[in-house]
Amino acid sequence: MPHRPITLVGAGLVGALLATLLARRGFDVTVFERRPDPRRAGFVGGRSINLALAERGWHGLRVAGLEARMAPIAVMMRGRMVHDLEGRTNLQRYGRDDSEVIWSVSRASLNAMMLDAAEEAGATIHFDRPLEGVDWSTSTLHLGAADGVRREHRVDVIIGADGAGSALRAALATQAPLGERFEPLGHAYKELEIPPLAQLPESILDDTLRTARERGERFAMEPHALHIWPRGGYMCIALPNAEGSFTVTLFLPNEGDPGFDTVRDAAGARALFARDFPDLLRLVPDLGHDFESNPTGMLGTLYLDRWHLDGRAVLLGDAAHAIVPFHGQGMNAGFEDAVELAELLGGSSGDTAAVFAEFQRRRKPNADAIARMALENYIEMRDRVDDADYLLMRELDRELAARHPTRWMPRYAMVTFTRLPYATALQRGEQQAALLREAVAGHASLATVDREVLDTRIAATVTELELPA
Ligand code: FAD
Ligand code: E1W
Repeated sequence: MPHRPITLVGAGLVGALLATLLARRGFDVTVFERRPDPRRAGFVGGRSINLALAERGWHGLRVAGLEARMAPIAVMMRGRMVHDLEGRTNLQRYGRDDSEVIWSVSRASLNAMMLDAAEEAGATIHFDRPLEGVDWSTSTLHLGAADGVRREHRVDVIIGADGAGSALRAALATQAPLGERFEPLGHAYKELEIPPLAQLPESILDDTLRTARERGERFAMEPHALHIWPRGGYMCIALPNAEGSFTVTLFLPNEGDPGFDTVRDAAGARALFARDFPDLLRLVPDLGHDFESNPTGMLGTLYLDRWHLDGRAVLLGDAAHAIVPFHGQGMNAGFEDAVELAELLGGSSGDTAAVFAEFQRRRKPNADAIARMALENYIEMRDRVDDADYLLMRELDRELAARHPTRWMPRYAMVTFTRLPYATALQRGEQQAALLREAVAGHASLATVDREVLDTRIAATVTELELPA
């Protein structure tokens, strides 16, 4: 039996990957995307926004045959470079060696490459076509357009990859209760830019930067790291872009001091940076302009009890489970969704109600797990990085991973460097954390911790890791 035609809403990262995977499996795929074609309208000259790509994300690209296209433009990040108030830095490696790293990729390049791939695979993408509503009685999509003319499109199966503000989700909610809950974080973000070293104004260069520039270096800071300026209730991070710039993200509470309600304009932003991020102030020459012209992004976690309407429609990616960005896993998780859904659809005889139910059954526990770990990582990064017990636990965590490589893996590594289900990473991580807490309790250093007792406990209670091939 030929596959049923599939309509996708949203040609973002997840929608474009799913379109590629389904078209390659022989589905007739049509995609409607609200925005203009970014390959034509051009992000050139616009802001460069980047993302951390980890193993789960690479796997999605690999399945779609896109790994080799992306690899040359991805920048390796070996660890987090922590910047203290005095401007001192400390590189904390993410993994054991350069096989355990993450990668900074440009959202625009990734999106453009995936749109090319989807079209090459045979998918048809219509840009400037926002979904405005669905007439479920006739299975008709109502689409807007830049020319103001509304269009209708008859559908069979419809898939929503239209992001956190999903219009398809709103349309589903008119037919069945989805159990939708959005939990705002109470913090928001603003993106800023550190230009390539060659473009920094002469006046801000110190001796180190001037020498680096004379040597022809492209980056104003170490390129192979994710930079973090943790400051308690708020922080900045920066990820490198291949052309030599960094995209900085300031995370602040919505309200408070500092908060987006008190830091409101260029002067406020400069005062905040002069006090709390003085080394960054120098490197962001357009701070005032960036702060005032870039939008403030909201953060929170979206939970749904139900991702699908029988066999007619299903949601994936941020449309089904938007999370806070502090583990750098939103896109990675969405790519896992796309791979899973494409496999289920490709292997089915057309009973989409069964496929969608199975998709939700497999993915929802994992989406819930990464949502929780992303929130926990925020608290950990803000509050715990300089806590003595925490540092002892981290040290012992690494030691145990080295001594028991088949049983013990730090949670960050399970999430970032493997494709173990997120729910498994959460559950094993909790078990490990309990053992660590118990082991370091009352100890000022690891020297006094009884390794023999600990090793016996681990052998008796922690099962062997079963890593996906
Ligand atoms: P989106 O990327 O939002 O794409 C949705 C698409 O649907 C868009 O193209 C949009 O135009 C289109 N659309 C919307 N409405 C309609 C409509 N009505 N009709 C038609 N089309 C529509 N993830 C990581 O893995 N690593 C990171 O380092 C990382 N960093 C992040 C940093 C920040 C500050 C934030 C906010 C998020 C970060 N994420 C990261 C998460 C990541 O951005 C998302 O998880 C990912 O973009 C989700 O992809 P998506 O395709 O589901 O949704
Ligand atoms: C990663 C936006 C973003 C993306 C990320 C990460 C963080 C903090 C943020 C988590 C992390 C890669 N992280 N934790 N410690 N260092 N990095 O690993 O993607 Cl805010």
